[in-house]
Amino acid sequence: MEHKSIVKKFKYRGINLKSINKNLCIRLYSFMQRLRICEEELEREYHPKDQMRCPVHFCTGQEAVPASLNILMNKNDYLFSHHRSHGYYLSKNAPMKKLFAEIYGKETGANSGIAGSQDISYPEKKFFSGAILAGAASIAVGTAISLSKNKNNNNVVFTGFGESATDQGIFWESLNYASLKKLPIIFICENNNYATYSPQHERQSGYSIAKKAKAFGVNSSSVFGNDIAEVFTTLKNAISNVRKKKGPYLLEAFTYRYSGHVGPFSDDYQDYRTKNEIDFWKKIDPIKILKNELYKKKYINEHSDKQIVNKIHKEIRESFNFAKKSDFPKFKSWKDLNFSRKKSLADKILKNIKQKSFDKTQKVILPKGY
Ligand SMILES: Cc1ncc(C[n+]2csc(CCOP(=O)(O)OP(=O)(O)O)c2C)c(N)n1
Ligand SMILES: [Mg+2]
Repeated sequence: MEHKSIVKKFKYRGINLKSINKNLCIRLYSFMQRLRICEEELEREYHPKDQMRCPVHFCTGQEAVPASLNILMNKNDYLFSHHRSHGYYLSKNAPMKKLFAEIYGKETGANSGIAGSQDISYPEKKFFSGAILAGAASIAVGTAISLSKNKNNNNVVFTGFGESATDQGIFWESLNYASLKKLPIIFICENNNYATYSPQHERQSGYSIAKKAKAFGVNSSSVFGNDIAEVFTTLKNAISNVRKKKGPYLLEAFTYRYSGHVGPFSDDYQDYRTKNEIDFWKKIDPIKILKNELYKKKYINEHSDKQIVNKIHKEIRESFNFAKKSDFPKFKSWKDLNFSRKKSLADKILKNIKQKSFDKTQKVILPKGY
């Protein structure tokens, strides 16, 4: 499977909920709605109020993987995420209000307001993220090494990333080592085709990340990542094998983000993707296809659906209030946050960089609001 051919040839046969019972369907649906509405409300509130100042990579359209993980991960499993972190953060049951406060830069945030969205962590729930592409995957392998030393546990390390993490050498080094040592780790690639504005076929030869993983001896599969039933059951089987210490696994889930790469606004003015392509993916939206089936099977109706959505809106309102009412952190200088009191190397190097080294003539195109 590759992204371009999905738009050209893919005929979706419909979701099959045979292996997922009613209660589970509703839990998965509620999680996906919670994540979607959380992202949409953050996007709505961002401008023109401009009280949130940190870059945010929204994951609207990519709800199926985090929803499945939310059900399938154990308390003692680890999760390492990339910059598009909100779905993964919530999937590990880290508190929404501390996510909001973090984005507002407040001291009550998950990391006292100084990490922001793409580097957020919540160690209490064994959740970590990081902005350096494939960086989190390599740290995840280190954690899996440490778990593998204790023969008596069956905990698993999960690492979630976009297809561009596999542009990085360290990603393949990590995969190789995980395979060599049969580590308890699951690599999850949410392939949305784009690294910022560049499609995968302009960056990589041989598109199938799942196939490349097999060359390293890693079990893998690729799935239509908007079909929650497919994502959930594939991951469930894979996790059971990894817990039995059968070595690592890689899932490539084909999906799509509706939001711009970063920030609340669409970046389609950059002309890197067509309206036709966006419309195509919106027709096979992960929430829409599950919701239709849940109504058909009478697992939910308008009344119960409304109850789910209202509960989510209440939590979001409370999270906004919590974030807005909280104080900013009280440190006086960034230097107080350094572990070392010595003058940092960056300070020394930056002193020698002259402003005129930057190209002032470079054209900057920004959408309204920035
Ligand atoms: C090592 C490194 N190089 C470049 C960047 C800049 N960068 C941030 S996000 C991004 C694209 C990421 O695409 P992908 O991994 O597919 O995830 P997506 O944003 O599509 O979810 C790039 C190139 C970075 N963060 N780290
Ligand atoms: Mg991508």
